[in-house]
Amino acid sequence: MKIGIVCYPTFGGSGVVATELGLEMAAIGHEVHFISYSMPVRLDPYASNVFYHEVVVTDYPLFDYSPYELVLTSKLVSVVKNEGLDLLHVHYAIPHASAAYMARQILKSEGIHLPIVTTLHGTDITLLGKDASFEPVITFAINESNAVTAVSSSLKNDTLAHFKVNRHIDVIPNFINLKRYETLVSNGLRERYAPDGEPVLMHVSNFRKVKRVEDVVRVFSGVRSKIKAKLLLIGDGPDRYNVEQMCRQLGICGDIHFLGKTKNVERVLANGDLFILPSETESFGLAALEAMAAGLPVISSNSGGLPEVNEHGYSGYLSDVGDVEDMTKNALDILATPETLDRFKKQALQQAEKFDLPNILPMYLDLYASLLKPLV
Ligand code: GMT
Repeated sequence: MKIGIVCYPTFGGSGVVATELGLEMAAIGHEVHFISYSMPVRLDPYASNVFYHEVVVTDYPLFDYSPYELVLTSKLVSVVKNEGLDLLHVHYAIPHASAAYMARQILKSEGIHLPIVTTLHGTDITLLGKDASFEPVITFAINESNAVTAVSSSLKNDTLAHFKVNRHIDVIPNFINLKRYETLVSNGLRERYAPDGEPVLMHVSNFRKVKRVEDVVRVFSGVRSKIKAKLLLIGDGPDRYNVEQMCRQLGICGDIHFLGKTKNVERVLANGDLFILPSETESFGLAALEAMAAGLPVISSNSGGLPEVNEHGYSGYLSDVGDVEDMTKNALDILATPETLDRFKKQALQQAEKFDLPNILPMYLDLYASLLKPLV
């Protein structure tokens, strides 16, 4: 198959899932063409069967706002025609699904058939979708796609609840490639930041409000008041300043380290004991799954798709959004003895196995195949 993938190139989960999926498709022999406005952060452009096409928007003084969606549409038409793509898989509804629809119409006028798969990732539905200025476009683009997938049942239900969607949505959860985690070796972070063998708590996000990183610090502060521990914060974003200020106010800066953004999150996670994800909303929570794959139990909120990923009392614990007290108690329960921690670590890994690549990739392959059946 020749597959086109349209995604955001940033550290966000949708771009990560799109990139990992494309790389895995390429690894099993499909030709994969990534189309984005810059190189996706996790993309290896030199991998076999992988191609990258950049969408370059030129600024004209006439425009106050450059029409990115139109440039993307033209690029899609050009790549589909010149590379002979069989289908287009777009990640994130705005503006990718609507640009793909427009490209499909242009190609149709030239006698070219192009099936479109749209994958909904969360914020396109739970945040942007509730904005009246996007709603009609999202509804239309979802209804017009040839196939639509959502990364959790929770996201599928949210989509059906908020939009006048009259079509089937497949649930295909996020995945991880556990093989990559098996060969992990320590990169020395644990020894550097927890030299006395203290448990290492971790959080990975883009530090947006929705992630409630301040709750991570509150939970850590509660844990720290009972036992020695360290907190490693990975990622960066708008809330970092508030979080730093909070560490200072609580007087625990010495035990908290900000590591910034990383492309190789599994190498960092390999140094941790417990992961905290107290998000306001999370359609899936890929960060939690990556943590479990590295053997870290997860203390999370119970919002959105998180209960589908983190099994309460098994791979970690779920609490109501903002219930810092309960999260602290759960964290201390897991860290109570080396035996309990060890059991939860094993269970977290077992839970992650449900989302291992060999279990999820066939779902996408079957979906693609169903769209490429000859039209009768
Ligand atoms: O969570 C983010 O800030 C990034 C966001 C995105 O749109 O890239 O992630 C969403 O998609 C991920 C991959 O499917 C999911 O694992 C995240 O849960 C989801 N984020 C939210 O729902 C807030």
